[in-house]
Amino acid sequence: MAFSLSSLFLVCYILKFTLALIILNKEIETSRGMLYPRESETREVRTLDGIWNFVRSDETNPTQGIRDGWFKDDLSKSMPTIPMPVPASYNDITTEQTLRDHVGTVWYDRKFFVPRSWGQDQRVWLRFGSVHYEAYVWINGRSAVKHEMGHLPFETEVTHLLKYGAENRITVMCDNALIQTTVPQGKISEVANDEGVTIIQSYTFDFFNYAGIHRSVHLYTTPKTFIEEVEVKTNLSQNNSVGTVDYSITVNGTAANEAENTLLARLQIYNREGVQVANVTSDSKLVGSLQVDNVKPWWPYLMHSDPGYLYELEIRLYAAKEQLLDVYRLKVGIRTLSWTNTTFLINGKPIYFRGFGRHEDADVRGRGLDNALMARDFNLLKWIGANAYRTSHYPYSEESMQFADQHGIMIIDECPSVDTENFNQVLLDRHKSSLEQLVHRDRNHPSVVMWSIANEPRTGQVNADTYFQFVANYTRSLDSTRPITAAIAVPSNDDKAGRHLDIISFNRYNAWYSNTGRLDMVTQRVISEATGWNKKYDKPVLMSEYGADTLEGLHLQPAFVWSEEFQTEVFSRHFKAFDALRRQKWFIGEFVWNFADFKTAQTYTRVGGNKKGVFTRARQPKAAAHLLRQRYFALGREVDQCNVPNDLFTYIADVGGSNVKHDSADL
Ligand code: GCB
Repeated sequence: MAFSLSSLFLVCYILKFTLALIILNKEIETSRGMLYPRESETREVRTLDGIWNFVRSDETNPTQGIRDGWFKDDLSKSMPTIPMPVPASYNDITTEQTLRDHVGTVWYDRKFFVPRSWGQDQRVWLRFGSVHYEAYVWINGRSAVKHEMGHLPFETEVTHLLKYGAENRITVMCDNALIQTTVPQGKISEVANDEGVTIIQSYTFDFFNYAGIHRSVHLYTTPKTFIEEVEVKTNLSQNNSVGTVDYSITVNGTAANEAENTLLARLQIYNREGVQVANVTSDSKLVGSLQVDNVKPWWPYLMHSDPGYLYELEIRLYAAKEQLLDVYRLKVGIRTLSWTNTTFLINGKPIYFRGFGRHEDADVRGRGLDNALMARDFNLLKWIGANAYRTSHYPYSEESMQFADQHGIMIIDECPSVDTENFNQVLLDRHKSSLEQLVHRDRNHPSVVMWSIANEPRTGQVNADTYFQFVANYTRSLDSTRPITAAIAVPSNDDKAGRHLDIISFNRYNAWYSNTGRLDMVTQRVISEATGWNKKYDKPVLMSEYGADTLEGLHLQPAFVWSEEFQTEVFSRHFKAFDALRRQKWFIGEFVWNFADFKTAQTYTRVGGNKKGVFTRARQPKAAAHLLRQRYFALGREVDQCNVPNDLFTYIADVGGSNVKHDSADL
């Protein structure tokens, strides 16, 4: 039988996708160490934060610095330098467009002293909280470490590279270029401009590709044989009265290699008052369990009167004959997570998320760690009554994870995969590596309650199925104690990834991107989309993004797009849908997009950036913030019986018997 032209075309078409489908689930290199640097009896920490020297490379010659050996001496001997703060994104520090939009490599260096005492009988480590996107590091002109992937820490031993009791130089080359095999993906192209040609970085994601040394740089010491890894997993008895902390410790060092059996660890748990509540001596495998009676579980904010309860786990590593080798202390929150196809529970109680999608973003410092901003953000989260946020669209600072633990804010922890498409082998390997590094870094945080393996991946594409099966199963193999999600934007009918997830999250902008301005086309659409996801996969569902761009101070009545009235109305129409959905137990949460306004690439749809913030970029509330606050506390009151603040409602009038709310007792 002869093939028709159309069936030949079909065969070729299928073949093309079958070939593209051949993505292998390869082993990837796993990260080591990376405990947050903490001082102890056996460890010293110092920071290299401050003002560094900085050079922007010529975009058309990004490898010039390597070829010319800029790392061999002070940068200023090769090129004129400018001062650059660390940590910070470099983009908005100067007034130059060429630096803001620079594509390719930049260089940093600085000098520092290392105490003479550090050269004796111990090891010294260099650790970066994050550099975006790729980093090459030299100490005194010798290569120290290379790392690819923004928003995640990396470290290396530098004992042999340092001069003790003398001056040292650290040089960093950072490359911000994103291509189709980086996480996230981007494109570099050469285009004509008025002077000839120029290089352009483009990307589909909706946030500015800030770059540089974004988080702190630390030097720290450890003993020769030291605690390299600690992993804890916690559990509670049926009635939450007894807690268990399962631990596993990995040691690095010669004492371990030469005589493994001679090592043991003594572990003690202290409560908030500093009273010891559990202790155990490990066997030589350094794996075991501690039991805490009358435990105070870790509870989310507003789910309990004492949220974010943390114990301190002290680990003392000994060699034979009671010789103390190393001491490391870790905060531990004791809690359980469990989920079914209809619910998600913490400590046996159903969770209803009241949260935000956020960004690490601020003017001038970009994505650079800023403790003042972080503290303000947590105060605002608590003021508004939120109990959760998603680290959209990349891992946030370790310092903010520690804050979330302390304040009882639940985190959906997202890896840097955004708008993922053109699924290919290199991308899969890097995507898995980003999750490995994320889980490794954050697995001990009680605040982390879910892993998000991607934001808005193109999951309608044929090969998304295999790709996300590999990514989800890999994440599960790293941590089976937390559910896995991804924020999906394709219609549920087209999606091919949801079946690999535990919880379905969906993003949708009714009355904004679809049916712009139509406030009468929100509520029913949200209800039916959420229901469609649940029907398709029979799993818990949450709405991970909804919102409207809002120009602070723009007031238009009746509500009109971009006005404060419009944002308020869009929220209210969603609340109505969420309340209808909440009656279905499988609907487990609502996340506004976004916590605060943030910078994006330049486009005619953005006025100075994305303005969907409930707070301005300067962290002041827009009108809708007050409405959201009333809802989040009302939900807290209904779902978790929390107390509500006295100033939640503004006094209006004493009209007893009517429905007018005039104080929080009316809730
Ligand atoms: C989305 C994206 C988010 C954008 C947002 C928007 O779906 O996940 O990164 O910022 O929409 O405002 O367009």
